[in-house]
Amino acid sequence: MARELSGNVDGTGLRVGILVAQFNEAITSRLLGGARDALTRHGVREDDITIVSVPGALELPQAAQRMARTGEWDALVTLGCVTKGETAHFSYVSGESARGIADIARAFDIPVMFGVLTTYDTEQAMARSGGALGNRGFDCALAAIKMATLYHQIDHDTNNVTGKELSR
Ligand code: INI
Repeated sequence: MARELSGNVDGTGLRVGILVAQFNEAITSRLLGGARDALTRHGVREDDITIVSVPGALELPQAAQRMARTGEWDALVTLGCVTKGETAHFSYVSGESARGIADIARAFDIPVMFGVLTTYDTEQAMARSGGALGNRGFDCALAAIKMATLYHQIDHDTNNVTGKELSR
């Protein structure tokens, strides 16, 4: 019979780092609230959550790299909001932040989730940060639990892993 591994949503014992950009703080604070909510609802202890604040989305990759390097966290969640302005700056910030975070995720053994909104205006960002279209911070943090438990299953070939076992 084929084995199917897909992780789970039991974050018990997981240590999670959240990196949040201060730029567009009105939006990123809502993403942060959603991420914390997702983690604690799924068993992650408040004491096992570390929140690191950086100036903007462009700083997220390097800060994530330094955190991943320590081995202190089972998963990292990056949160930011880039909205289209009048110049090309928007595309550099969003592109480099996405590419940088993907690079870090591949370079380290833990999930590094991309929770940076890239929208054309603030209205779209509001809708995706606890508005009509959900909260991308919540989704991203939940996906972090799924990925951390999945990686443990891949490494240890069991379907019953929880974050508690993972952190040992
Ligand atoms: N940072 C963001 O997080 N969102 C943006 O929309 C944004 N724009 O458009 O300028 C932004 N710029 C700042 C950037 O992330 C760096 O903090 C800055 O360039 C210093 O390195």
